[in-house]
Amino acid sequence: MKKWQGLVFMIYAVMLLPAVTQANMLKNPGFEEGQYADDQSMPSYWECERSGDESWHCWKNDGQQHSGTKHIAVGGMDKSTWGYYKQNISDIKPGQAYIFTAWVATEGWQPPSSPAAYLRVEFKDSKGTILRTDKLAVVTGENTTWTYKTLITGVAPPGTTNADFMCYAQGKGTVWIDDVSVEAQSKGK
Ligand SMILES: [Ca+2]
Repeated sequence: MKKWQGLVFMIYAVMLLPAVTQANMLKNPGFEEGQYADDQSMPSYWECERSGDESWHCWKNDGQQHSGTKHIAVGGMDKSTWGYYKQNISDIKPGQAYIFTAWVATEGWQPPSSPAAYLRVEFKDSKGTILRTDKLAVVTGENTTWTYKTLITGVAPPGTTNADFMCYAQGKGTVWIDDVSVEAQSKGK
């Protein structure tokens, strides 16, 4: 390669860089923000739902995080109970695919039928009707170390205006999650 060609290539690469670096659309993706009092506190911008009183959710400050000082844990007291954290993103566009990633680990995890822990996306219209659900099973092992998982959704269906991005688990034990991210997939990738 001639010198000037190398220079042109470098300038071109620098110009392209911002275009391929997508922003994380989730707020508080590492679960560090919020008024932390105990495991039942809620991290800012996230919602949690669970089945029955026996199941539980946790926002953890126990030194087991992937990064920072906190992470979330979902799961239940027995194999029929479930819980999830979710965050709604309001500027989801029809025809656009999204990349949903998370770091995931387990502690004493016993799913009812493998696997029952998911990254899940519910594409919704302006009335809140679920138009399609995409999901990726993330862990089955009883005690797994932090692992990086990636869900690439299909393109959002016509009529989509928003979507819930969910960290879901049904089973006995705990699935830990930290450092989640949602990005619009670059066209042509
Ligand atoms: Ca964290």
